Amino acid sequence: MSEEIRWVKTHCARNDHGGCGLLVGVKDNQIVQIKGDPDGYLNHGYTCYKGRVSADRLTHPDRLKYPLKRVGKRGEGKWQRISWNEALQETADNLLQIKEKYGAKAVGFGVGMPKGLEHFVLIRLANIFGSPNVIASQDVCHAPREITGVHTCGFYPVADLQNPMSLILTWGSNPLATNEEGQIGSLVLENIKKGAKLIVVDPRRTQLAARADLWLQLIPGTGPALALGFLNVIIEESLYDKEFVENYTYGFEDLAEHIKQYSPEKVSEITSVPAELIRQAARMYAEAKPAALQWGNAVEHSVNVFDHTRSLVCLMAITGNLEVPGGNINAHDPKIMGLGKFVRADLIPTKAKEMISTHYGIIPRLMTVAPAYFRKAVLESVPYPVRGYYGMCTNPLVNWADSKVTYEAFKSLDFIAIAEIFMTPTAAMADIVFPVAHQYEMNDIGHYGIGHGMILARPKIVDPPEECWPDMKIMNELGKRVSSPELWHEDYEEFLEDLVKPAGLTYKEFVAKGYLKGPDRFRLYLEKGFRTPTGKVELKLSVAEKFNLKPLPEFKGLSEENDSEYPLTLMSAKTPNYLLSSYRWVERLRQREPHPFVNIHPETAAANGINDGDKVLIETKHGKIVQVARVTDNVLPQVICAALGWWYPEGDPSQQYEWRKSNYNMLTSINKLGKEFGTPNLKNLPCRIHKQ
Ligand SMILES: Nc1nc2c(c(=O)[nH]1)N[C@H]1C(S)=C(S)[C@@H](COP(=O)(O)OP(=O)(O)OC[C@H]3O[C@@H](n4cnc5c(=O)[nH]c(N)nc54)[C@H](O)[C@@H]3O)O[C@H]1N2
Ligand SMILES: Nc1nc2c(c(=O)[nH]1)N[C@H]1C(S)=C(S)[C@@H](COP(=O)(O)OP(=O)(O)OC[C@H]3O[C@@H](n4cnc5c(=O)[nH]c(N)nc54)[C@H](O)[C@@H]3O)O[C@H]1N2
Ligand code: SF4
Ligand SMILES: [Mo]
Repeated sequence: MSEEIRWVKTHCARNDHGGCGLLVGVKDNQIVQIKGDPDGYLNHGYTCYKGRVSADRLTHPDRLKYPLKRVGKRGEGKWQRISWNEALQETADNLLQIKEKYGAKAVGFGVGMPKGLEHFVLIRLANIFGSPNVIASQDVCHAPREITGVHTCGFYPVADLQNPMSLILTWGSNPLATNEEGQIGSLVLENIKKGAKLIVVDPRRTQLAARADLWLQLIPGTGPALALGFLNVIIEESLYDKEFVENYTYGFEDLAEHIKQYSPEKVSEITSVPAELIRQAARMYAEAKPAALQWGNAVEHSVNVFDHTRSLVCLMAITGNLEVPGGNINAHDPKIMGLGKFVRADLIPTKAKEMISTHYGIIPRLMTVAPAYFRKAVLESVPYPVRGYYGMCTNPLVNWADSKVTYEAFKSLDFIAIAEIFMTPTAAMADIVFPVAHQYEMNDIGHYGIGHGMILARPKIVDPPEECWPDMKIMNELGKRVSSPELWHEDYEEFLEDLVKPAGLTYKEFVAKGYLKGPDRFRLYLEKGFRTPTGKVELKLSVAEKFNLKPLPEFKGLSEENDSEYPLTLMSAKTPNYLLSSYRWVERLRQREPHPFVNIHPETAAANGINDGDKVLIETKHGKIVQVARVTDNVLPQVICAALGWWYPEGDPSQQYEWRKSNYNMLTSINKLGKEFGTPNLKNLPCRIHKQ
């Protein structure tokens, strides 16, 4: 007899940064409905479409269901089914062989956007194996904000959406579509309904921009100049928090002198935002108490990222918005196992010296290797040879800038293992592919280690397909074969227990609670100062000379020169319907967004003879791709906004699913990188378009 629907509480995951509390309806080991949990701490009942159909990911007929070994040429799409024992042993043998020949650092351990606790088990695996090289997208995702925050004010300042504020300033952030790090868009809207004013800094008229009190439509990539313009207005007009600046900042006089050159008029020429609007927005931000600056991923997508993030932390500081409720806070973790202990950082004390990226003089505290430097190591053996790669939760061929270089690097590696749910263009280049269990099919913990002061329970709800294993289990078993078994657990679920034990909880008890949040602690600086070398917010960096960093933020121009052959400016943004390159194979998502759409202004479309729905060739100096025109005045006439993350799961497996055809990163390059984080330019690329 079939059972009644049983409702289980969990948190949404692996669709974006996750976090909405969900009620999942289960019947006969099948998920039959998903809805928002009204008690959800971050969402208060809200869900998006992607969350509601997220169980479709589990039941797709082409999902990977058993381990595979490559039998044809790399990328040719010929596979043999093998057993778990064979897959693990073959991987272990290859990794150990590389270790013996070139040293442990010749193996890169690759992760993508942090999705769950496996992210940290992978770092642990690298540490225990002895490799300092964890390859992550941190160059373009969060590390710049986190690490610049730590250098400037001693912590990563996140917008506090849980307490009332007078104003929200979103800067290159689109929470209604992306729910960045659990900053659920619905909370932004709730705050607006309660009276918070809204300023949006975005080159596109997003849903949020359309509701904003002020919308600053800048040219992509000119954000660093705009931030300096805000500092100029606030300091020149004496709108800063004098008491805070006097007592708790270092280098204000130097900053004040330095920013004189960034008048609103000059900044207006660079950004194309009217000078009066810059003045109005800067005044409004400075005068609102408190104001939360919700900065997004776009601040990280150019070689000028360090200056950009530095200016924004300076803005939060001089307006007195750091560490105040409803401002930008230091989110304290609950009592759980610390990151260093979890990943066994103690086993690799020389990591900072030995990482590939150290060779390039990157900023201290960045503990992952930028993909640009990893590929140089693979292709040129600089600073030493790297020959193996274990990757999970990532699809580098599509997601790393400069896809052609990625292809060459993956082609040249001696050994690649990839753990995936679905065959992707990157997995297609692997020697061994591991099929994984997914959200709802395993016990997991969300939001650990991302600096928002909470962890979220994601209990197992249904069984995975018989031969699909959670990533954590794969690495726990692989770990036993490539290192001392006593460094690993009998059962991988003990990782979950380890994490919550300091809170006096078992994993089961944690699940019953749903989430754990750290204590709210505001204005700790009143007693303790800031955790920087001077004990103050370092508007001017006191350690700049020692670490070869710029003491004050500046704007020296866009990294790509204007080029009359490429008269338009290319940008991108994340779509609400997909997570980066993931899930084009989920039918109900694909119906919503069947093609990669490039947004083109009506004037520009007309000038190029392009109609809505036409196929358009987009070209930069680095490559060309095809997308479908969406004619809209959401963007400026000189700007086009193309879709990210495209490949075609329905495409030819022997051609790696047409990964070149519409993939945005065929248009980007790693020729120029920001020195501090190894960040390439993902936006503001000169481009041209033609009807195809
Ligand atoms: N040009 C350009 N490039 C960008 C960006 C941009 O804005 N512009 N954004 C950048 C950013 S912010 C990031 S974070 C990176 C992200 O880069 P990635 O993390 O590589 O991105 P995803 O597309 O999420 O790739 C994840 C892969 O993980 C798989 N996956 C999903 N769940 C699981 C799981 O539980 N286990 C395993 N083993 N696999 C799973 C999916 O099927 C998918 O193929 O891309 C960056 N690249
Ligand atoms: N639905 C969905 N959700 C996601 C993701 C996804 O792919 N899809 N990805 C996840 C990941 S990995 C991340 S890191 C976060 C990112 O989350 P967000 O930071 O919110 O995402 P983005 O779309 O990269 O950029 C935000 C906004 O910046 C604007 N923008 C583009 N260029 C510029 C610029 O030069 N200056 C300014 N000021 N704005 C600019 C874009 O138009 C966009 O509206 O989202 C996560 N959530
Ligand atoms: S906004 Fe994100 S976390 Fe919330 S339901 Fe949608 S995909 Fe899930
Ligand atoms: Mo990201």
